[in-house]
Amino acid sequence: MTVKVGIIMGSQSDWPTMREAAAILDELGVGYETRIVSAHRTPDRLWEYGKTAVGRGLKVIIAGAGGAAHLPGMMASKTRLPVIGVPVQTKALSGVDSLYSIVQMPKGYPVATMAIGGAANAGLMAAAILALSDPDLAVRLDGWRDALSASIPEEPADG
Ligand code: RP5
Repeated sequence: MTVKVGIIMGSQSDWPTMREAAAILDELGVGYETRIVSAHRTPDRLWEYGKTAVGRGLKVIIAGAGGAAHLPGMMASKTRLPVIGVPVQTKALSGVDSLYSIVQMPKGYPVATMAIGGAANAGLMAAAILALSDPDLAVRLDGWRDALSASIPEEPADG
């Protein structure tokens, strides 16, 4: 399967959150790769990843990080690909630190910021972007959404 989405994260400890993005892309049949790329611990890896992303055929990057979460913003500064940011929940500040670090980008370098821990929605957002130019994926995404709607009961149940 052609790799179209890069799922990157600042640490191994982000994977339990970020794997939800991968799971959605698996369900929708979208090719992706996963990498640990830290803005602070591996800045050269970040630079290289951003510099080569377009040329390698990636279309969207999902970037998750926690705390001083500079990875999504730095990646957005290095590539014109759409970057979807996932604030990872933290112990000290519950992920509000991650959210604020990711969402407050200066004009010119946007990051499409999800909710704290919102990796599944990041996968869906990446799929929606790709579906604009992939009719087969669009059909699969519509089907996924229909199935979700159909799973919601009309009335609440006791217990
Ligand atoms: C960030 O620091 C990572 O994105 C992670 O969310 C957080 C903690 O990393 P570890 O100390 O668990 O490696 O860079």
